[in-house]
Amino acid sequence: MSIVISGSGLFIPPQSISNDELVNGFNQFVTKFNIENQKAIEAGDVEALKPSSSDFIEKASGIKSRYVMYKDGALDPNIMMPLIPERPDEEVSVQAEMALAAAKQAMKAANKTAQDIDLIIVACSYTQRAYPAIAIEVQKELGCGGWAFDMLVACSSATFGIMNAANAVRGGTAKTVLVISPEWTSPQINFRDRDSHFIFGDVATAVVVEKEETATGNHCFKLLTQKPMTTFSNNIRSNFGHTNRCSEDTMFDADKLFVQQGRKVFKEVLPMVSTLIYEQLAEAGIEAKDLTRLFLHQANINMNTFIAKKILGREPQENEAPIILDEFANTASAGSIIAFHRFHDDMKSGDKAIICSFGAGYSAGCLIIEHV
Ligand code: CO8
Repeated sequence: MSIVISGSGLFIPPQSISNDELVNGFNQFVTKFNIENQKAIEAGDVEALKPSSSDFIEKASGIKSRYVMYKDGALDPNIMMPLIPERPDEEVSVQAEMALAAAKQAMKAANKTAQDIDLIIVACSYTQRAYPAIAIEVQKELGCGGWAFDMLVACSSATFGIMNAANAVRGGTAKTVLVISPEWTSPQINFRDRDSHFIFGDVATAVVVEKEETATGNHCFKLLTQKPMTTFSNNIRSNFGHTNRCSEDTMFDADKLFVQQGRKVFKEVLPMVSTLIYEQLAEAGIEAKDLTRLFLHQANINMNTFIAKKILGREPQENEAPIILDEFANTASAGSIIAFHRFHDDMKSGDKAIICSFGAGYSAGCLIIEHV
């Protein structure tokens, strides 16, 4: 059975933060902290905080700016987190709103109506509540039948979601699937931590997955092969969860936000992902020179360049391994889908590409696709 991605959509949040704005807010916080704690710092009881720098951020990561759903508070040295107004249960939730915007675009691109969609998978790093599932709220708002569920695998949520969608179509439990990745990361960023305050941004992506025989979108991509992998690591971790409130003394500690050992992740994930892609290409009998495009996870420009060079055996040409992290920052599982969404219009019948994710878990997922 031939399964295709038949349309994609992208929702860009209403506000953005440049590196300079972010660094300015952070450095005001650092100055305030160091003045308030001057005596303890001089006594050696508290460590002085060091300032952040836009130059470091761009050089170390390639990130220039990021989009966020809510900006107020995140850059205020007295607050240092986005202030998010609660919505009543009767109103559509923020994450469902993000998901809906991307989903409608993907459905339009795939020429699908709500009546066609019989499975919705919301696949992302966090959902804003445990239940009812965001996917079921999206199902209601779109007016779709069938079934819907949420799944969380951090950075590989979108690729694993597409694999689950394809498996559901193959298994006969769905005909046309929406895989939506509303990555609302900013509430989990530690805006007081210079190692990680610059890394993430918010976004939502969506794709439609169905049988080739039912697909009528302008650009349909056959899933040639799919390869998921996971291996446990504490190097990217958040201890946020439903038990936090039961330990009153620690419930607001920094480990309840995103924490990583960036350098270790860099070193450990690169060989893991390169091997995954090599093996998958070999198993499919496809050579790197047959790939028109590499739609890679978007965490760090140096990682992307390294992987692209390793796979291609040379420097990637312009748009061969498209970069979107400069504008969006790391958008967890949505990054490779944004690259796909923005850079597939010029691909022609027979052109092949990979969509590859890697990150927390560790988890990695790679799809080899071919333009129908
Ligand atoms: N400004 C100035 N200096 C800084 C800053 C800053 N903002 N931050 C760190 N420094 C300093 C450090 O303190 C260090 O100083 P010293 O040498 O004196 O100790 C020096 O700069 C070098 O620091 P690093 O070694 O940390 O710098 P790197 O070159 O390694 O760059 C990166 C840091 C950019 C984080 C890099 O290591 C990286 O990108 N690693 C890969 C990370 C990765 O791919 N992670 C995947 C995460 S995505 C994911 O899993 C999704 C999770 C779910 C979503 C979460 C949403 C919140």
